[in-house]
Amino acid sequence: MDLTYLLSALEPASWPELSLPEIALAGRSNVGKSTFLNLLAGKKLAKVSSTPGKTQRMQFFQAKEYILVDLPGYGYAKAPAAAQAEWSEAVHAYLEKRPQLKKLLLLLDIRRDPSQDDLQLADWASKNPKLELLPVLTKTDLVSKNECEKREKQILEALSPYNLIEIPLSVPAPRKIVWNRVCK
Ligand SMILES: Nc1nc2c(ncn2[C@@H]2O[C@H](COP(=O)(O)OP(=O)(O)OP(=O)(O)O)[C@@H](O)[C@H]2O)c(=O)[nH]1
Ligand SMILES: [Mg+2]
Repeated sequence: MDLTYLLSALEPASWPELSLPEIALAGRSNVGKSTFLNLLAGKKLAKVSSTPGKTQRMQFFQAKEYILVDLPGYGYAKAPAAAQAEWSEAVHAYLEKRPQLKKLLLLLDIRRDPSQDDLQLADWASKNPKLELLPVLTKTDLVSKNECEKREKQILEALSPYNLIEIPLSVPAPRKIVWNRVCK
């Protein structure tokens, strides 16, 4: 996928003024959002770190017909409270006030049950008829195939009250990343 870095921002005044549709990557801190974006790009564009809280601003990347947005993660208790409040306010503003936002990829660690924050986000997204919600399961290389399939069912079950869009695997993903419901 031909992706280029556009800008990073928090405040709405700094968001890009393009009218292209936007696809945002959301999820807990450390779940693998930036890694997934790099996988889609086929190169290292977004910063990845084993320390949670790496992405502290919204990172906008441009493809030909849309913009991908790497969001700061939530649920990282060790981040300073003031910084957390700032990211969380910016992400809420983005989710609520961005008409260009058309798809929300919710990244979930295959080993963990969806958190309250994950479920809250899925619930919010399911109430917005103009927004498609797509789950992406990460870190599947860290569990066995059986465990992967079992966990996948459990996670999708937990998300079943929300309107998930299921799409077939169409990106050449390595084993470690699952694009919607595929355990290999
Ligand atoms: N084994 C394995 N490690 C992964 C996978 N995805 C991400 N990681 C690792 O998990 C850590 C966090 O990855 P990031 O992509 O930085 O996570 P993030 O969701 O962008 O985190 P924040 O920016 O803090 O919100 C890094 O050490 C990655 O190498 C995966 O599918 N498998
Ligand atoms: Mg990140």
